[in-house]
Amino acid sequence: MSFKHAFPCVFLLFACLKLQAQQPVKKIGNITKVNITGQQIKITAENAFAEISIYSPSVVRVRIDKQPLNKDFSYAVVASPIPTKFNTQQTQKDLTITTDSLQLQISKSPFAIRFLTPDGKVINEDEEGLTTSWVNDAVTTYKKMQDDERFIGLGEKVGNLDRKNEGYTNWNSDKFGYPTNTDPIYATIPFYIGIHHQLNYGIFFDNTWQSDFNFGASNNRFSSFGARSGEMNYYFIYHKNLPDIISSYTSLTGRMPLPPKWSLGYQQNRYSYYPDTEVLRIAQTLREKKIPSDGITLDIHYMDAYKLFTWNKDRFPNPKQLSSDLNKLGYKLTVIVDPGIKVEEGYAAYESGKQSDIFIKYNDGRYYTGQVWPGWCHFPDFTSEKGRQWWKTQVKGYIETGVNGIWNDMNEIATWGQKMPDNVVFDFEGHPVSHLQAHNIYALQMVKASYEGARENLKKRPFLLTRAAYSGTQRYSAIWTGDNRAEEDHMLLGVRLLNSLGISGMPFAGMDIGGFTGNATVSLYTRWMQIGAFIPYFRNHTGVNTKSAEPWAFGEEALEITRNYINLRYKLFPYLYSAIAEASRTGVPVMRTLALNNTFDPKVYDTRYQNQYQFGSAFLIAPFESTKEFGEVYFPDGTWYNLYNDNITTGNQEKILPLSIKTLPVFVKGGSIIPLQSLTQSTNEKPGDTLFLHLYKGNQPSSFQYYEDDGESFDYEKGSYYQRTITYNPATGKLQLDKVSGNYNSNFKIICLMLHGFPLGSGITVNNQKIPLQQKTYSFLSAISRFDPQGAFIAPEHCEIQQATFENGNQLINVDL
Ligand code: NBV
Repeated sequence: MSFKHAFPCVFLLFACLKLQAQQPVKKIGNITKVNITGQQIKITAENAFAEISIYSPSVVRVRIDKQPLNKDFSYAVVASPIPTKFNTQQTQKDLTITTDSLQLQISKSPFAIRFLTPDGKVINEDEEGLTTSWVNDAVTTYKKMQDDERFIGLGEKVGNLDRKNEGYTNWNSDKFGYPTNTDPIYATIPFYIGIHHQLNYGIFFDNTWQSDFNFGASNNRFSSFGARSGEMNYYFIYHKNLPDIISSYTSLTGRMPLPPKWSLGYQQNRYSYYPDTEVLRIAQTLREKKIPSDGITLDIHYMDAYKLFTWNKDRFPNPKQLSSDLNKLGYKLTVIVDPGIKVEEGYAAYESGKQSDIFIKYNDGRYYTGQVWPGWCHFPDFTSEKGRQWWKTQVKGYIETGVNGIWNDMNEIATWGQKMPDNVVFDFEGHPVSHLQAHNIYALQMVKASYEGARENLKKRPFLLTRAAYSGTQRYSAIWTGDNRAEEDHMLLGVRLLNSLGISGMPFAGMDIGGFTGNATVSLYTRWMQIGAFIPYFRNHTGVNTKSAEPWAFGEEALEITRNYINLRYKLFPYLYSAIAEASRTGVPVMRTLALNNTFDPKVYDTRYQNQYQFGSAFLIAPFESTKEFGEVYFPDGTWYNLYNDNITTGNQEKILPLSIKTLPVFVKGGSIIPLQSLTQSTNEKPGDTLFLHLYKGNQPSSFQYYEDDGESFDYEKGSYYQRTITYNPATGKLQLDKVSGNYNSNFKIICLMLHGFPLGSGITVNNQKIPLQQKTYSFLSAISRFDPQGAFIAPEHCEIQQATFENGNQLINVDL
């Protein structure tokens, strides 16, 4: 080779080296070392380090970083790995880990991960060539987009049930009156479920930085999840069905403790009811108008100039008296709290916060000051034990005043300008981090402090509500979907948001019924209240400049209809409370998108049907805009009874139904067992001693976990509950009420069995004793005859059912039908 040729070659080599050094996307590279200890596999690759932990036969954690991985901690995850048996096989090419539920294949050159079923079907795999990589500090994992793959979950995210072709960002944001296509809004739940080829899996990406999910938006190759910085840190969950995936996710991030029963009753709210006489007038009017209800909430005007932990002396001269008066009327009081503490010399919370040194600071050590309701404020550092302890002592004051609920607002953190600086530092449990890393978990830690403060001082179950959240918030608080609009599409979006929150570990959720911004039409309000009766947190709320939005503010007919549905909600309490207990026990939500139990039925993702949901195991709710005269309903697999007249529709069928604002389309699944009680005006009131057990004839065996306790204390944690499994087998005609577990005595002495869809019979046998059946006309709603032009209430129509009554007992009850 002559010098003539050598010179350009040297130049080319130099250029290549230079190019390599400037690689815009950094890859993991090939594996150079594998070390397996216990349930952990430590991997060294050319450009990164990984750690794979077997959490259980169905849950695998994957950590990857450019730096060696140190011991870390998570605000979301409360579970540790459980002892799990697995096999390891290693070749030159790859490493395979096999548990009882799944296989994990790790390719070595280059590093790539693939999850398979035990019999070798691919559940989820890194996209070849892309896998996990970095652009500067931002890390992303790319997964191969499987044929016809669908994606659901991700918590409070707008859009369709199936999130395919969409992208989302997690950055808790205050979005007043958000349009129905806004992202992000208030909460970060980085957990989703992928569905394809009769397989489903969950991925929880536990990274608190701003994160991004891509389910095929602007690309036809992959789904991906990543964050602006921090580690790639995800949990892969595989089960055969969605309820089990959700159970595993919530065993990682925790489950909702049982809320106080009153918080499941109807809550009346506005921004803001004041003065105290107005609050009492609202409470009294609810009682006079016989609108069952349990809670009243005070919004920011109860404070003195919006200063947290103060009361406006003119509007609320004696808050203790107010809460006691409300209690006498059967109401519990909830107050709003915001994190901003006004900077004002002599203001107690400000002075004591400064003294305890609990406010967040810039990196130069000076307090961060941001503007919000009270003016310029400092903000407690809820990521430090010291900050939380300080907050708890403040919350104590509310409890001593008779407050039972703490409503945590503006905790994104929201400040005027919505641009909190990056260089604000948070303690992060002794490992200081910038705002960018702490932002998404601020609310989680705030509600932790609020919950603990309320629980310690109340000594009973407090009610907590939050606007912002991160995975794990369900351990402390219910959530609502913030400042929605009084618009038809917002009502339906709200249903999807709640369904999505439900499958994302947050079963106790609600939306502002009637809409926060703007004024609802009479029909929209009516329909929204009907739906509200079938959502877990049922609160009517409206903004500061809107018209009155109490049930009586929309005319007599709207009042009659909404009362009818609130009545139904109160009659359904034994059913609802059992469903809440199930959610607390297993994580399976109360509001269930049809995808939960009909995961592989494409119809449930059809945008015409995506708003339908099940309320617990029995009810199918079909929400429609209040302006529609006809609606298309999809009946999934099973037999479905019209709630109002028992007409039967067989499943796997679409039907066009006439709609009326008087009734919300509700159907009951054949086989359902639904316990009801007599109507009460609040959860305080005793419902009488009869439990009405409705049984709908079906074709498949079914069961119901009945649950009861005192509804207010934590004694259930020590076994003070009444739980029994009720099973029905249509093949044998047997209904069985199992022996009771727990040591709480049921409120009900008598069971009245009500049979729907059964042929006329002469009687039934209860524990070998013959009991006669009576025929009865029954309706879940009462008639609203005054408003029917024909003089009789059109719908709901009554239905003929049969009933038999027998004693409730703790022992096994066998009923032969
Ligand atoms: O505290 C006032 C409101 C509250 O009613 C609402 O529910 C929150 O989402 N809050 C926001 C503050 C500002 C609203 C414009």
